[in-house]
Amino acid sequence: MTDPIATDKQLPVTSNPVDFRSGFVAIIGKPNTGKSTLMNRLVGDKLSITSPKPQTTRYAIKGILNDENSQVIFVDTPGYLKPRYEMQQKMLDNITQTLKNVDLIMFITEIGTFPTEYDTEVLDLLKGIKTPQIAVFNKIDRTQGYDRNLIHMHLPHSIEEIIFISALYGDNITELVNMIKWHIPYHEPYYDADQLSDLPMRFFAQETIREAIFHYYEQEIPYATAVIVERYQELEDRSVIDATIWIERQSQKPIIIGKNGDNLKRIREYAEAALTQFTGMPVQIHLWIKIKDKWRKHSQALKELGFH
Ligand SMILES: Nc1nc2c(ncn2[C@@H]2O[C@H](COP(=O)(O)OP(=O)(O)OP(=O)(O)O)[C@@H](O)[C@H]2O)c(=O)[nH]1
Ligand SMILES: [Mg+2]
Repeated sequence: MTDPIATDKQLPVTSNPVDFRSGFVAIIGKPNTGKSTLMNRLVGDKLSITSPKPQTTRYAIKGILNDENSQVIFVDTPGYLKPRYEMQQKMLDNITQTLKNVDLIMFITEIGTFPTEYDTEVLDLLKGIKTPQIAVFNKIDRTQGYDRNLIHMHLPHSIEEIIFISALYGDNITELVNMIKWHIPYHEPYYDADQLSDLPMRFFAQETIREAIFHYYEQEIPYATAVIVERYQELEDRSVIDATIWIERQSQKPIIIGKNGDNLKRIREYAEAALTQFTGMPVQIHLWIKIKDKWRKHSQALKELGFH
């Protein structure tokens, strides 16, 4: 295992198509380590929602980084946890499936707390997988120093390289990109060079509303809600979005709505501002609330939400 803080091995610039590299890179780790923050940083746009609360990401979300000699397709995954209810089981199945189908696995953890029990669980899973793996220690902006021997001791042999970064502040990101590129195969690009993601705008709208909910509510509410975009209209001067927020119980309704509708208004305004910035066009959102009893445990409801 090599242990560079940074690598300056850049791929040569080439116009020969046979020298072009392209591949899929999974970002995996326990909840809240900064996986989505890192993917957004790597692709230079806000594709995956982030929050200080664990288990924010629910789907495998792709983000594409294009340059003159490579195309890297990152796959952000939900934080790895032992499943407690059906939605989490589906999230885990999704992660395991992703790991088998990529060219490189990027294990990401927090430098300040490594190794936690959850880190060990993820690393145990990785030991049994043949895909090349690198370890990324995030949030270096938060620690004074770290014990490299301790880190090496806890990493399995399946990890080929390690790097220390700050996804939030951008430290060592160029070096990480160089490292990643050496690990992906020679291959023609999988997507058009101007494509940033494979997901439609309604998905980003849904996720942005969910981010607002993670931002404004505490405890169970963010986990007990799901968002469905019923209609996304692109008009000449603005986009209009109709969305439903699913909750699990009648008692959650007054909390979501708030006094005089204040809470719901805050969610709407947060999502409208973020989507206006993302699309470069005014966005107007209408929100509805629907009670779907225990939707997190029901296969049919999960299917409607895109978990298969
Ligand atoms: N200080 C510091 N905070 C960071 C860094 N990277 C991410 N964070 C913060 O860590 C929290 C979690 O970030 P996310 O990107 O949502 O983490 P995640 O791993 O995608 O989380 P899940 O989707 O829940 O698994 C957020 O509050 C981020 O702002 C970093 O380099 N330094
Ligand atoms: Mg995430």
